[in-house]
Amino acid sequence: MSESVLLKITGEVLQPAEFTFADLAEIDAAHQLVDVSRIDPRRQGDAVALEGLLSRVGCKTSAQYLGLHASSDDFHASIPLAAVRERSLLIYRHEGRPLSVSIGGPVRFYIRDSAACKTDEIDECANVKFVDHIELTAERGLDNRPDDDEEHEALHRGEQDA
Ligand SMILES: Nc1nc2c(c(=O)[nH]1)N[C@H]1C(S)=C(S)[C@@H](COP(=O)(O)O)O[C@H]1N2
Ligand SMILES: [Mo]
Repeated sequence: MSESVLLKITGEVLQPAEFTFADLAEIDAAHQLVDVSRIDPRRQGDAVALEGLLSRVGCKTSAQYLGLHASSDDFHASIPLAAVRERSLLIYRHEGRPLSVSIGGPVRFYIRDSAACKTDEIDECANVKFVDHIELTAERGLDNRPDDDEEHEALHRGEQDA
């Protein structure tokens, strides 16, 4: 299996790190969640808790915002870390293989019990697909989630056409 880096974590951390599919799968079982459809029937695959990754890199106390970057489609969100830290997952595996792009892979961020699309700072829109870079920052960072109805509709139309 290819050992390419799927995700890197940088910013206000003690030890920046890069993760391959195998690295994600090897994170302690206590942080693994098999079959996310059990908590959300709209999602498929197996996940690892964000906390499992953060425990590897070590957050500095200055880390206040969680930046989620998807370079493949230039989509970015920046949300307060404390509010999501304990309920965030990274979905990375489906049927034993890396999550396919069609379901947001190779790595999809997922917040348990997030607000409906566009209703809050921490909403479904922050469930960033194709996330390849997590960046901890002291201040709010790059966030280009749609913020008006028209922009949002256009984004969802684009998703359907893709
Ligand atoms: N990389 C990336 N992630 C993304 C988006 C996007 O356009 N690109 N759209 C977001 C928005 S606005 C929403 S509401 C959800 C939609 O997820 P779904 O298509 O699985 O329903 O994904 C979010 N994650
Ligand atoms: Mo959204």
